[in-house]
Amino acid sequence: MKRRSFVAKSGLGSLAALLGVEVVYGELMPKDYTPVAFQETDPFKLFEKDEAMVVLNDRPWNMEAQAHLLNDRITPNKFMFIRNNGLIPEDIDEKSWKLTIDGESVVSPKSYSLEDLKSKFQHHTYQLTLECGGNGRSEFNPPAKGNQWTIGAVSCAEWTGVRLKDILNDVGVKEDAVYIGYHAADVHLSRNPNKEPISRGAPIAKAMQEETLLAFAMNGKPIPLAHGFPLRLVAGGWPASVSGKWLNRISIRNIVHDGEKMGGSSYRVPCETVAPGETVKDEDMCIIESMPVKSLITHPKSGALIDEGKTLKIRGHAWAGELEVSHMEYSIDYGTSWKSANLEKPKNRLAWQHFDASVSFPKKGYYEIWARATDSNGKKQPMVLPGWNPKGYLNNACHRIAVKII
Ligand SMILES: Nc1nc2c(c(=O)[nH]1)N[C@H]1C(S)=C(S)[C@@H](COP(=O)(O)O)O[C@H]1N2
Ligand SMILES: [Mo]
Repeated sequence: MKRRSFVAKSGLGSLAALLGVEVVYGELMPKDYTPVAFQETDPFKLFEKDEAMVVLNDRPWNMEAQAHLLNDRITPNKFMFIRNNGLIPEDIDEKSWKLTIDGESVVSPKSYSLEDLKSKFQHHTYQLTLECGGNGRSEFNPPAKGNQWTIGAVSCAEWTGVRLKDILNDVGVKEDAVYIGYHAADVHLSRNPNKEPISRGAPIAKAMQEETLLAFAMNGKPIPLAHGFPLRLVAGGWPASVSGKWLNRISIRNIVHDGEKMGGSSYRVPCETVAPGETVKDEDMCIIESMPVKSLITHPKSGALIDEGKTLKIRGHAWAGELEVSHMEYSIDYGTSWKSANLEKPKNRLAWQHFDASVSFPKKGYYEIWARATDSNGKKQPMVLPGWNPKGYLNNACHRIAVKII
């Protein structure tokens, strides 16, 4: 982000969104003045992230959590990963922001102001799991290009907004509609205004789900700028790339949306398993839909030292895309035997589920705790890396932490 132009061109609304409070006397600020708060180049301060978050890239900004940072039931902003494909929009004005619905399969195109969306449609709040399709990529071999996410590109915040289906029904959807595609205000890395960093979408059935939101709030506050202020699509359980940030247009398509990062090896995997490194024909690649079953031990932090004779309380979350997690287990003997953990129901569909267990160890020494979730179709997480694919998506191998009993 270019600090100077950012401030010069930003509306007061986006300054306020970054600061989290109103900029009192903002209108009186000299035109080319850079407020002290924005002379800040420290990304942790700039995005209000915890300093234990890990920056993977600064152009575009990409930042992930560590497992123990994700211990909260509802992920707060400070621990939420950031995945940007382009540059954060610099001139957001909430008052003039418009969402346009168009496309081959719209009855007639229509635009809404944020005020229209907020005042004319019912509000809904859901806790929704958003996991980047590339979470876990760093383990793939041969290595896959892209951000080397370890385990921290997942969050489960509480999102408030209106149902996408209410808006789609308000504009009218033609019978031949098959997909929706989003368009957003972020800027391509080349700064070429004719190029979009990303423009993905979802089949009509996913768009019409009750939990698919056009959100204007996260955890009870306006969405932080890095996460899509002032409006974002939130489609829990699917690769988070479906959840378009800084949303200004949705096209109702009569074909599978063909926007940026819908084709080639982007968010697509071989329809059938292939050998690592194998070349896959374009027609043998399938778009990722529901994310696979997965879990994370968020307490204790890996490396914990435990006194001999004490039981250790472990905690974490598990999720399974469109499905529910039906069973949670842990192993302290490298997957040879498994014990059940307590597993809670999700707060709502598409929210992660919490688990805990009291673990005891036979004697002093080094141990690993492995966690394994099973989805409502009976599918279990693999113990090691699952099927290789060119871009390193969908690594749902068991999470493992190390502990020493002393
Ligand atoms: N407009 C826009 N929306 C976007 C992206 C983006 O670069 N631009 N990145 C997508 C990807 S790949 C992911 S994983 C999620 C990340 O959401 P977060 O940064 O709020 O955690 O946003 C998605 N929505
Ligand atoms: Mo992503």
